[in-house]
Amino acid sequence: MLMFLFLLGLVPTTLTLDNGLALTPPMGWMTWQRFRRITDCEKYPRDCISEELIKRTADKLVEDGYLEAGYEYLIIDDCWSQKHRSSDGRLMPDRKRFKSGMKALADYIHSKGFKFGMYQNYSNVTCAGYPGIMDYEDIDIASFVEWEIDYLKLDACYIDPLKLDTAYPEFGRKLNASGRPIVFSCSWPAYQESYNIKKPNYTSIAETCNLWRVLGDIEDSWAVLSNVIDWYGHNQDRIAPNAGPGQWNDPDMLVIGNFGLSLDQARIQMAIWAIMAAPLLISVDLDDIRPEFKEVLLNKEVIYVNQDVLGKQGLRVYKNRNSKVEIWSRELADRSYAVAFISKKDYGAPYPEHNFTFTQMKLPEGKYKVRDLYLKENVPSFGPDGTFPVRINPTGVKFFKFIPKETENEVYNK
Ligand SMILES: *[C@@H]1O[C@H](CO)[C@@H](O)[C@H](O)[C@H]1NC(C)=O
Ligand SMILES: *[C@@H]1O[C@H](CO)[C@@H](O)[C@H](O)[C@H]1NC(C)=O
Ligand SMILES: *[C@@H]1O[C@H](CO)[C@@H](O)[C@H](O)[C@H]1NC(C)=O
Ligand SMILES: *[C@@H]1O[C@H](CO)[C@@H](O)[C@H](O)[C@H]1NC(C)=O
Ligand SMILES: CC(=O)N[C@H]1CO[C@H](CO)[C@@H](O)[C@@H]1O
Repeated sequence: MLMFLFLLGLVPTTLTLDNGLALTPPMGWMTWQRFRRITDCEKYPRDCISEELIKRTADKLVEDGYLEAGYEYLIIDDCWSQKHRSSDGRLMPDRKRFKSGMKALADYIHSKGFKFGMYQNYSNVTCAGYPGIMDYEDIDIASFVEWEIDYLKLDACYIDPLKLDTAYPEFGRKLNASGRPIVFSCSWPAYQESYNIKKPNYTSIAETCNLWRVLGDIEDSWAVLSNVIDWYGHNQDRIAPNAGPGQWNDPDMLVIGNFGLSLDQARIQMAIWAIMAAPLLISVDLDDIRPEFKEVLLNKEVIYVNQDVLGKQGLRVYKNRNSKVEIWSRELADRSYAVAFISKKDYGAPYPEHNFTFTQMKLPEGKYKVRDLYLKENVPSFGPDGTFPVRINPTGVKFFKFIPKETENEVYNK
């Protein structure tokens, strides 16, 4: 497939981080959004950040088909270490909560077929007050290599955001020099964008990181999710071109399956994250998740859009201020288009259908086979006047794949 992309001239020619990793957006599970800084295992034995939580999650990811669907990174966020370094300056996992040690946990994770991710903060403390990486970069990278981690989320609480422009590239060089291929997740632009400190230098960021957080933490609510989507739409001309194989904008975790989103809103997050070529990092208690939310996370046709090898981040192509309907579209390697119609109206009933034109959908005129990615069936598509009818629930989504008829045989009858 890469050869095919080269022929089409679609592989980005700019200088970018070349560690051979994250050629499609990373998929996995991460502790933070659901489990935060819970460390009291006596009071909250099932929720505390501990090897038990990671192991039961690994087991469940396998049993329920998440690993098979592509969720392969298992990532521990903040609060895994002791509050102090050892006498020789090393980070130590909390001795009660990770009593078998990190290498043993890594072995367990790897033995189940996962890749192992960890968190650190670019400062002298982490956001939650654990020892940070600053001045200990070499020692900590040595520990990470010894523990055989495959992914590192490096945060940047409590450091001057301007310093990040030199700090991250320097750390990236050290990580590279370690010789272990490690996906490098940066929070660098998030601190510059969120506080309006400067427009981040995304060229430099893409040379250093496999993915980068562009905004502050997501929260488990429609209001926050809706703001993230707005921000992406508003800043897409500046942000979207930086994405491609090995380099992704990261709007933060999927909050699907927790407390704040309706089923329709969960489908919006999954569809828009697919269009935005965003990392798919679940953060939920897999023993509690309701089946309908699990089905959203495991929707293979939507995941297929997210993981498309062309790696081209999609765009908001239509926005109607009155109806609050938006159309988001992503071009895929097989020359089809994934198109999400979302309604941000948060009251009332579904509108009567809207009939959208090719221009509104920013779709090349032509004949298409249309597949509904949530209903998982082909739909009778265009009306007699050549428009495409869509009816959307309030804060809901319809997600389609438009497959050009002339490529259909070539692509699908192989
Ligand atoms: C971190 O650095 C700041 C100053 O840069 C200092 O005030 C603080 O005490 C340090 N914290 C730790 C845990 O070393
Ligand atoms: C280090 O960087 C070089 C040059 O970009 C790259 O070829 C190599 O794969 C990198 N190694 C690791 C371990 O990231
Ligand atoms: C951004 O980074 C690139 C690559 O490191 C560099 O060549 C360029 O000068 C930087 N741009 C600005 C405005 O600093
Ligand atoms: C949309 O088109 C259909 C025919 O395909 C028509 O019956 C319907 O009235 C149109 N709806 C609107 C809102 O124009
Ligand atoms: C912007 C960012 O990366 N914030 C991180 C800061 O620290 C917490 C943990 O303390 C992370 O989970 C956040 O994602």
